[in-house]
Amino acid sequence: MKSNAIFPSAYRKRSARFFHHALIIVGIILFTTGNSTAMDQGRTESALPVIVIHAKRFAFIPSQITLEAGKAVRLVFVTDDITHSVAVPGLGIDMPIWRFRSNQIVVTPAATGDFAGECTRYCGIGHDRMKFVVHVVR
Ligand SMILES: [Cu+2]
Repeated sequence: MKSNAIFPSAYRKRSARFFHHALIIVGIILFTTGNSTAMDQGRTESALPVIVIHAKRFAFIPSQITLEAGKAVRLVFVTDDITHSVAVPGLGIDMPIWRFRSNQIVVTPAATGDFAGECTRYCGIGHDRMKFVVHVVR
């Protein structure tokens, strides 16, 4: 083959190894920058109160939270098993809950009321039971 003549086998082996190492390094960089982005957001708005909500088949824990109108809060969603999603349309929340990530959103509810939410990613036979309610009080 022509390519064999141009690139001796030792060179091809070395470049294959280099490519393999480069892929691993890119993977590590992507993984760590993903985490540091979440941490950077934590630094810039660290004064906000934080509520951690766990998602797992087939519930949010806690399944209800209470916020104060006009006050910003950081909601951190963590999945204990597979990828879920959470949507609370009345509060502009609609986000995936990825594994191994701290999935965050800062919410400042404008109006009082009870806002219904749910898991919007099919996660199994009990998916329809994954309800979440945000009570907003004055
Ligand atoms: Cu789910």
